Amino acid sequence: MITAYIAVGSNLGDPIAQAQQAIKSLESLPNSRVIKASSLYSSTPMGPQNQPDYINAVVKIETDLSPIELLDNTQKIENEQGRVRKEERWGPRTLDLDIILYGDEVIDLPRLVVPHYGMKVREFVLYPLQEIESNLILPDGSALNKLVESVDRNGLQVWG
Ligand code: PH2
Ligand code: MG
Ligand code: MG
Repeated sequence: MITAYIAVGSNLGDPIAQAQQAIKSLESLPNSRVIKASSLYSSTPMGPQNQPDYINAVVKIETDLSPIELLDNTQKIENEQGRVRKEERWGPRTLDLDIILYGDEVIDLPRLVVPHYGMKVREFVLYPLQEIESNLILPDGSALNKLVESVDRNGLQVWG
């Protein structure tokens, strides 16, 4: 089994419920199990500011799915939760599931880039990841703890 981490984001259509439902759906992924889910966090939008705040979380899974099989399954969950693919970059969405790490693999395919290209500078990925995996080293050798120190919380808060 491979350990993978999935970032969850939502800022439309009851984001708390979207995130909670997404974590439930991840628990039903084939040939996989959820090991841990972070708290839900509220975060300031990155990108266009005229959109609602986000709810973000990170989920640790173990899986026998290949990276593309995992992507197919996470996209299916996004679609089931009403994801509409629009033009606007970093625009609002009901559910975004991003595979941020898949073991130590470096993947560069047209559909899938892992580690996620933005993860090292996004507080709403780094802090929830650190909550569930404090001593992680990324495939390029960078230490999660150091990355967290280098990135401002930018209003990120545990929700609730
Ligand atoms: N996702 C985006 C764009 N902007 N901002 C926050 N705070 N959280 C997100 O998950 C997010 C975002 C597109 O994937
Ligand atoms: Mg994203
Ligand atoms: Mg995405």
